[in-house]
Amino acid sequence: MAGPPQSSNSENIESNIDAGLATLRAQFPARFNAAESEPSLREENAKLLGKKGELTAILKQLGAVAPEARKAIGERVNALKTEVEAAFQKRLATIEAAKRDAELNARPFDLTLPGRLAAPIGHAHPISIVRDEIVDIFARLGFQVHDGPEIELEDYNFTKLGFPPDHPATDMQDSFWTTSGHLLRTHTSNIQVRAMLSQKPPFAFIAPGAVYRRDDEDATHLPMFHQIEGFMVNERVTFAELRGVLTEFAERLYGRDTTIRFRPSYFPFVEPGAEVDVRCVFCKGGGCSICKQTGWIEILGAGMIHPAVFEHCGIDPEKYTGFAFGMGVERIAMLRYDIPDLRMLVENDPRFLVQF
Ligand code: FA5
Repeated sequence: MAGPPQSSNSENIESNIDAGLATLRAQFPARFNAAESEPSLREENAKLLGKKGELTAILKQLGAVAPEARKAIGERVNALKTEVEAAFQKRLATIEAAKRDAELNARPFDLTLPGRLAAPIGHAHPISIVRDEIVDIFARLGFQVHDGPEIELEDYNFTKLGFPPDHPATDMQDSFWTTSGHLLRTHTSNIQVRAMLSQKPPFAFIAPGAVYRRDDEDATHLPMFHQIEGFMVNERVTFAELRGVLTEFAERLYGRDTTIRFRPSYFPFVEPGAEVDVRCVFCKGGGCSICKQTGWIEILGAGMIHPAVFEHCGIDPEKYTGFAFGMGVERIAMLRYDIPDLRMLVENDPRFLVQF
């Protein structure tokens, strides 16, 4: 029996294809949405687009379509294929996002358990360690701590201490000035002035803090460093007590075999004045580049408070005497820890700091 004519056969196939396409178009969104996991989604996708997939089967029928209709129907098949592929990617993204959310929301560990590694904790900077040690020694000797500002009046930093304005002696401590006529204090001696203006003797204070100078930096100089001022005012305070306090301080800090020496020196606010050196710990007094071949390292200036300073601060110089000293914390840290260059203290290299 002869088959149906060629053209009507082709039309049958065309309508078969269109019916198949319509069925798939109606089904595939629900089929993808029903897939809850990536593997089941991929399985569903393979059923549609895989080698033996339903859309692939439809595509294979194209060969039997009359050539003049093939292009149009091919385009319809491809359009559906594109829709299916896009829907697959969209569903895949949704499934992956849901999986990530589930992982994040799941609590795979007990957040309240202590960590397995001890968290590294920091510690005080060596300058602070030494400052605290010095403050502690003087506190035990009966000194109270006095605080004061780093931005200071010229009057308190210089004038009341016997440096007249524009006097060449201020060149010893060249400072940083603000436009309003204040300056960054060049030493902690401003605290003597503040204490004497506000309190009646007897008293004994120490005052730690940062100071600033236009000094060029080198192994023993920084433009910002720390000092600790100390002063005691009472009736009949003598130089012997100054010497006793500083010797006791040096021995408590550096050990009983420490040697210190007093050298006569000039500061406008003391009379007599001295500089105090500690025997160089690097060369044991033999002379090296750090102590500039002298065998000694200067740590502080000291002396008996000048009667003019008492007068400027309203204290009767006939009744009271007192001593004062000011030491550089970095220089003391240098000797305490054998640090060859002060700049290491401010570079903040963790390999250096971790040693303290
Ligand atoms: C003074 O600053 C006086 N106010 C000290 C004083 C107080 C004398 C009371 C008498 C009575 P001097 O400029 O020498 O003095 O500094 C004191 C100490 O600070 C020095 O001995 C030194 O240890 C330290 N020092 C001075 N300049 C620097 C600097 N650029 N960098 C680090 N440390 C410094």
